Amino acid sequence: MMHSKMTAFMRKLVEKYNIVVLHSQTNSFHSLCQVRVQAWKEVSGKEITFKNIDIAKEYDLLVQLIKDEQPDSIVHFAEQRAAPYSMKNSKTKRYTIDNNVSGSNNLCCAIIDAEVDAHIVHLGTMGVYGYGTSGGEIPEGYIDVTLPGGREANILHPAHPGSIYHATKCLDAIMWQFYQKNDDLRITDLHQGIVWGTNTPQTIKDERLVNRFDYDGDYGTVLNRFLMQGAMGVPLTVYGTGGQTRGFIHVTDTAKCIEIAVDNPPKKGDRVEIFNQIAETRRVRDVAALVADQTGVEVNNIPNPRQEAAENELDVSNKKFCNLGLEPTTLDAGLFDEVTQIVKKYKDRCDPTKILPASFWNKKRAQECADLDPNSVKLGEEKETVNGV
Ligand code: USQ
Repeated sequence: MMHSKMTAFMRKLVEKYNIVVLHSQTNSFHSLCQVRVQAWKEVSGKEITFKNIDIAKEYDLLVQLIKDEQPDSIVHFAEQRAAPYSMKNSKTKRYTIDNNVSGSNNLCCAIIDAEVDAHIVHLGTMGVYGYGTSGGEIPEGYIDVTLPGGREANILHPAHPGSIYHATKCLDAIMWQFYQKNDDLRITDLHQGIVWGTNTPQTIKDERLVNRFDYDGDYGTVLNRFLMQGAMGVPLTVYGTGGQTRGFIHVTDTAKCIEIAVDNPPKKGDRVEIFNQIAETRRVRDVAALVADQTGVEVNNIPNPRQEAAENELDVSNKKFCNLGLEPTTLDAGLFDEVTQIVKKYKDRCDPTKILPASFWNKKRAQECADLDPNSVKLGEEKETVNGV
């Protein structure tokens, strides 16, 4: 599992299950995890086993671990998860493909070699569907089509990635389909929207459990970036017109959705289960207006570093999770304050030169953004929010 989105749902799951955590990251992550594992033991009395295995490279260790643990479920978060990072240069594009695609393939091979009927729960992305206006509701994974000759079929929704990162999730989806068909693996793919927020009811129990908060142009997601900028008096970095509509989900709902997916595995022989993991859709400029209203900072429309539609509609079904008990958390000023508190507490760690985008989808976008100067961003006065935080 990759560290950045892992900790919140992990603590939720270990309230119910024995968990082993895997990842594909660095030594500093290792020691950070040991601290978190210890903190969780102190607040819950429960133990998480942490094994430092790079699943994209250390195949034999992965097989042995699955044999030793005999898991019912494996939650697969072991992927490079930032679209902008994946688009920085050839090195990051190649790393993203190598790490993400090999990791997923190794996991399937290892489950087969270990002869364990473990249910894979994989974090996919809404971005597999693409963000052109489709003229209707995006269904959960599969779509009814009429093939030439009038034959009716229900197939995987066409893949339409907007970055190399999103492309790896499309490739994953095809791989899951193959391994389900060929080896009867039980797999759930979660097409998640943009996560916002920092804490869950589990992580709030101890400061050492706090999730990482990314505000920079490569790793920060849009709402968390705006909340950070708003709290620190920095004009909000809206790319282009801000007409992009995206799916959003609070980190607490992410944890809840993983729990629901683990509790509702597909049966042997069932096709890959796919859920759309979002709470709501919003337009980027509307999200910016909400934060600007709360903090009084200005909205700064800057050239878009990404090759993406300037404006799109987005209508997405999330009925499956709602029918299984998810009560979606929507964008809410009270929850904004929780993020704002974290930002203010750790403001000394903020490097304003990291706020402007530093990854450009292609040469044309890089040229259009050539006048953006990272050193021009200065932290302003801390802003109060309407709730007084
Ligand atoms: N955007 C801005 N200003 C910013 C940052 C982003 O206007 O300062 C815009 C982007 O141009 C884009 C939208 O906001 O149109 C969303 O950007 P994002 O960085 O929040 O999200 P994205 O790069 O699409 O990827 C993130 C996560 C990824 C996850 C995905 C869900 O990094 O792991 O899969 O959200 S989704 O996009 O729904 O596929």
